[in-house]
Amino acid sequence: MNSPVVLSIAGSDNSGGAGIQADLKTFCAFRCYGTTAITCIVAEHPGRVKSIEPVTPLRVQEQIELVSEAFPVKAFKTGMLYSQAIIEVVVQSIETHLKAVPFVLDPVMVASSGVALLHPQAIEGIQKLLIPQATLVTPNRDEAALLWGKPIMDLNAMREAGLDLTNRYQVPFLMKGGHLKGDQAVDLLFTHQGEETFIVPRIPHVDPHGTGCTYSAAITCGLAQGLKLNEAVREAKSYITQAIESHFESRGYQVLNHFKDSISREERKR
Ligand code: PXL
Repeated sequence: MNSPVVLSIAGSDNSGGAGIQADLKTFCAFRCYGTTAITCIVAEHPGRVKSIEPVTPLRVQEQIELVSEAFPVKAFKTGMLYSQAIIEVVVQSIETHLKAVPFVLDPVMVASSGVALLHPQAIEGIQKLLIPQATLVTPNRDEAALLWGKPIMDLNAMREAGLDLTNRYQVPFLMKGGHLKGDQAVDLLFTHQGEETFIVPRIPHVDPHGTGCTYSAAITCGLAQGLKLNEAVREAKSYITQAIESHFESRGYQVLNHFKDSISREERKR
């Protein structure tokens, strides 16, 4: 196996910008071999979620089992998990098949369109069962506020929340400030070694869905390729920034461009 194998345990976004589809595109862009365990089928587009069909917990467990049977998974991520029952089988499967494998936990709770992607009662399952297993947790502003228990209105509050959460769980947190105000997009990484800041200029009026999925998938690839946590975050931040900058527009919706540097037809013919 020449490419590092990565696994995404997440929901399917048929519109291709978020969820499993965003993860697989990102895995390709990073030249990793992507595998999946689908937790839910979501019928949606960037502006609307129409319906959510959860996969039975047993099927989620089987997908993780079979991927692990055939492949040496080098890193994995979780995205939309939806229910307490799915969280519980994912935790068991990690214990059985993915122990000590780097794990990026994107605590997906609400779609950009405002629809809940996690049962409110299941937040506790994420906090108690899953976060303690993670190599990195990557909440956005709203997810961080729910985990922390207080609203986050500015960078100072984000820093305070990041310190508290990292202390509480003894696990690194990447606090993403993309949804804060200001002309810079600032993310703060908290580890037991301290704090590191990642800053890029904000790209005004562009907010495609799937940025969180794509960012965490890119970090997962960096870890699978043996990068240190802060290096993986730095490279992933650069990738997500380019995917936002070079976004596409379709009927008023913005979508990420996961392949800004993909090869042209001329190159393919050589
Ligand atoms: O961006 C969060 C997200 C994650 N996973 C799935 C989604 C979405 C947003 O729509 O559909 C499957």
